[in-house]
Amino acid sequence: RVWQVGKAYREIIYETSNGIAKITINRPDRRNAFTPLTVNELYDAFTVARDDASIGVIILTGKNHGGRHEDEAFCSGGDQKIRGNGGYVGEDNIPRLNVLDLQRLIRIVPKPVIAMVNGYAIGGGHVLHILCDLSIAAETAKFGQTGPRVGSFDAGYGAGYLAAIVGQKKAREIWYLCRQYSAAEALEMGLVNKVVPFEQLEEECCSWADEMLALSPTALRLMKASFNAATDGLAGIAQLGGDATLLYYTSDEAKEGRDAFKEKRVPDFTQFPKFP
Ligand code: 2NE
Repeated sequence: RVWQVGKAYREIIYETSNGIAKITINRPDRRNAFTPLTVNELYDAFTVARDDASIGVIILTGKNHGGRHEDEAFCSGGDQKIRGNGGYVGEDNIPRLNVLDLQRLIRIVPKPVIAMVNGYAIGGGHVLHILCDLSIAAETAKFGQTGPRVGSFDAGYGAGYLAAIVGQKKAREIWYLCRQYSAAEALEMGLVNKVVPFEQLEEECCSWADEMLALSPTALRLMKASFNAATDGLAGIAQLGGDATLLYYTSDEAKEGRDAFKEKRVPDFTQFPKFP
């Protein structure tokens, strides 16, 4: 697969190829732990992919170190070496938990997001893969939360949505014991969609992406919003409602309201059918 390098960043890589955007966290020396800058760049890259009408699927992954497959990482969560009081401290010296904004963006970006889990998905990195629509993992990948060991926790998607995926008992086990789970165990508990040999990971993810790219983007968008509506409360309903508004705006009926306002006349909605 040939990738075109897109917008330049410092701690991530943005590439595209035939309708796919691949976003790679590029801090392999720290197992792809994220800083406020990493998160800001990820947020920007997801926005670039969202706004690019030629992009239909987004892949999120971590940069490989190039050593043993077992040592590679998808993301090891927040960079503990720059954790200050009240959050992670970047170049501006402001402590941030901006990964929570990124979680929300991954959730609402109206295109399927695939987590290409090339290795450790730990802590806040594990939550990022949870939030992706689909997860495909290398056989050597490992999964787990560490919050209660390192003095942190994720009470939002990392708890409630994890429980929606694997069930309450398993989710509590994952958080209360801080164990690591193999890719095979992750598959068994429904945490990932497929496990493949490390060398085949990107090919497999691109193949799944290509299958989705052949389908109706609007139907996929509305399915994503529908799944979110069932789990995300009023925010999820608002997303589905926003998509309904988008479709309504393209109708002659909605345009009649807009045009009547601009033309300073009373709108004529009698011409439109009232479907059963
Ligand atoms: C990921 C894991 C299990 C890998 O273990 P191993 O043995 O393969 O590698 P090692 O030697 O631990 O790590 C390699 C280098 O990467 C650094 C390490 O410190 C080490 O560098 P040196 O010290 O030798 O120079 N590194 C790895 N993870 C890092 C991290 N997260 N921050 C800074 N440096 C890191 C193992 O490394 C591990 O358990 N890492 C920590 C995972 C963790 O606890 N993450 C934070 C969870 S809390 C969170 O992410 C969070 C949240 O809960 C709520 C909101 C926002 C964030």
